[in-house]
Amino acid sequence: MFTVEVIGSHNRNRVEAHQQDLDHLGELVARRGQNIEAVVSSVTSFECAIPSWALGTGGTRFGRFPGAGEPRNVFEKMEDIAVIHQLTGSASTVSLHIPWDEPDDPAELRDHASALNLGFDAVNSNTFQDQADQPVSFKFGSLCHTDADVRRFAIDHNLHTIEVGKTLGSNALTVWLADGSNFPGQSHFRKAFDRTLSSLSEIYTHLPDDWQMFTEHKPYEPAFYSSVVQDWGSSLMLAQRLGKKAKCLVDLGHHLPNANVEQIVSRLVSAEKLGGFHFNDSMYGDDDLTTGSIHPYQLFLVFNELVDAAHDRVEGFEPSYMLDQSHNLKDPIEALIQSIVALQRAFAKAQLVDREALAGFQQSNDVLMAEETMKTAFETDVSPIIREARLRNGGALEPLALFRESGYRAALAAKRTSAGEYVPPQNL
Ligand code: PSV
Ligand code: MN
Repeated sequence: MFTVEVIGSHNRNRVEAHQQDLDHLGELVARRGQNIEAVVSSVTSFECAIPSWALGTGGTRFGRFPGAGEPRNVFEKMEDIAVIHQLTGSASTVSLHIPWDEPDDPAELRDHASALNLGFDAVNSNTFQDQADQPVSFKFGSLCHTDADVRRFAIDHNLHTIEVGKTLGSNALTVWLADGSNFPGQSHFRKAFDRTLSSLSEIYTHLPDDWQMFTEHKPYEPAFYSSVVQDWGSSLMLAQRLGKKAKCLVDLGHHLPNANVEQIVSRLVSAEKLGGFHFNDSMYGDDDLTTGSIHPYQLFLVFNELVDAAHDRVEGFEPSYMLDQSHNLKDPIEALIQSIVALQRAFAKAQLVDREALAGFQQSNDVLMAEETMKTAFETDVSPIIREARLRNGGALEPLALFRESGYRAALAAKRTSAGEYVPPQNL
């Protein structure tokens, strides 16, 4: 962990230059008739949950290249997340994957996290692989399975995940619906969907009153011919049939190439069914790369829809923000810090869109000026706003620089020796 003194002394050396940059940006924004303080204060309140499965080096099905000082258990993962939160000031929650990161004693994990100033966001169930000694197999599906005993087992796993989440203080269950088929004829589309809905209905009845259930769609992988919940349309059907507490989760990597993800987000907002996000970035498929690393304009456009929905006070609009990444090459702590900053950047820029002017250009069909309005916001360097938000949250002005200068990773490598070596989840 970083002490307040270390972060304070890092900031003291930089705060004067930062203040000048902030003042300069404040003047620029004011000339456009906007108020920088409003943007700073909403970025300061922005939070995004860190996935428990992203702290160790991931891998591909061709191999894994472990990094030094990886966390060896879920308690050490909490310590790494606490560092990300300390340095960014905006990552105070964890999204836990069960059973990958299931603690023997959930109350002990909750207390450990809380001593590190961390809480829990949605818990994720896993019925996409068989665990050791499992009495039934998910080889041909889980919640959609043709065999009632397998469905029973998958439902019970989700109920167990809710129980763990209750002890942790979580308030949502994310169900990634990985079931599908590899060959035409293998599965009856309609019946497989109906069985999924009926399994989810049973899980839904066990949700505590103040909980939500997020259905996560994905077009392919692990199934390569059809997935039962392949897109946002099927996810929306589920959420609408299940009830008010069910909403859709958008993982940015779970769309076919060239899908207009921001428009999907907007449709789910209209349906009052946008539950949350798994942020990441991708070039080809579900690549799980650092958020904002490949398509920063798309990320900005997604946030533009979110800011617009908040601006219009859309009923029931309160999405959960979570990351879902796999770090094969980068230091996971550094990549997660980068990701939080990328989200804040997109959020801040989206707030700089002149919505009144945009509405006017849309009304008069001034295509060029409408697009320019978006570009003006996107091209503004909002770094001083993000730094100011970090400062107000007790974070570091330059979190990556401080992390590197501190030699933190080397210290972890010395401390976390091979006993209880890190076992990576098989990321999908
Ligand atoms: C599946 O690709 C997914 O996006 C789901 O959210 C899983 O829980 C997670 O990745 C596991 O890596
Ligand atoms: Mn996901």
